[in-house]
Amino acid sequence: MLKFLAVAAVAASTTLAVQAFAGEEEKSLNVYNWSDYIASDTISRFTAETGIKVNYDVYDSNEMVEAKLMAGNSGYDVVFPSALPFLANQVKAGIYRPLDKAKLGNIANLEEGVTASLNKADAEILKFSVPYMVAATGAAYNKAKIEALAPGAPTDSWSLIFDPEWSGKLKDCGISLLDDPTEVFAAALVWLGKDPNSESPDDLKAASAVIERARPNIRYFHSSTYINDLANGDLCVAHGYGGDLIQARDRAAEAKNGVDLQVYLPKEGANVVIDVMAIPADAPHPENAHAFIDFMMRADVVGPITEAVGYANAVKGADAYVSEDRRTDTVIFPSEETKKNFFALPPKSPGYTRLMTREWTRLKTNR
Ligand code: SPD
Repeated sequence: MLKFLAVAAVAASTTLAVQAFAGEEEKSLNVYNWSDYIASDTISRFTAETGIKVNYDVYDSNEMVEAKLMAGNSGYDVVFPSALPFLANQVKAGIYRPLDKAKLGNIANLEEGVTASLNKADAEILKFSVPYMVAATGAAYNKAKIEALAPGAPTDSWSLIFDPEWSGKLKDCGISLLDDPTEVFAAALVWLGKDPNSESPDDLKAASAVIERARPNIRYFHSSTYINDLANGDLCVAHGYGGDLIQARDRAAEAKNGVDLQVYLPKEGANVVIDVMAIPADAPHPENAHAFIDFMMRADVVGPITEAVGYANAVKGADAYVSEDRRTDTVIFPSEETKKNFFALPPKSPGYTRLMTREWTRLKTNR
């Protein structure tokens, strides 16, 4: 009997030791975020508060994070995909870990309007993620160059890019398009007056023809280099993510280089995206990942991020940490009138997505 009790005691203590080991993650966290998407001191503040050291990598397209997560063993603990169409699609492949809401006390800080819109789009989204930033995609132009090269150009419209009458005049001073097929096809469709969520192959052909006509006037497709190129006066017009365009404008102003950049959300309509924070299913440090996501839902953390990057966040009370200039910026906080033309892009059918990807490759390689 005594021998049995001793064996049982050893077994019990071993179990406890294993549990304690499993509960104690090393003080490390691997974050994969969009470039230019946090404040300069966000990570150091998190480390100072928690002792968790962060390895921080960046990407500039949803496709990049998708490829890493689908391949498995990415090593990442927190990623920031766009909810639509990306995360909504990806959850079906089982690549995310459901969030443990008990570990996310700051979830109560989230704006109900933002969570309700995610929930309405797809009830799975909030099981696996929480909102980070809300942004519309638009364009920016160099005011002096447009006035000199294309006086009278419609500087409130996608025409600046898609109408060869205007893009032809601006070709030599440089036009860039996002390297983001979802965004580019949607912008071309909405410019044509078509539904950006159309799955009609004829509409896709029409959008493709628009991009093809503009193609000779496009200097490059890229989703982050346009920030510095615009700021330095090396590009005339860029299709870009709202906050990134604002950062370009800020950089030019800081450099006092005489480059006056105007950022706008085209009158025909703009895609509005909610980027979210999620934990990959095979994340090595899920406890630390929850701690980080909880930290990022604090007003005093995300408010300064909005100030730094020019994107609206989803946390109540964060405005107290945002300057008047930012709070009155109509690209970050658009008017109700502008919002009427906003659209979102839920997942498309696999068949349509394949067609779109094929067209995109053809257009980019100019075949
Ligand atoms: N530099 C931050 C960029 C954020 C982009 N958000 C996603 C848009 C996807 N269409």
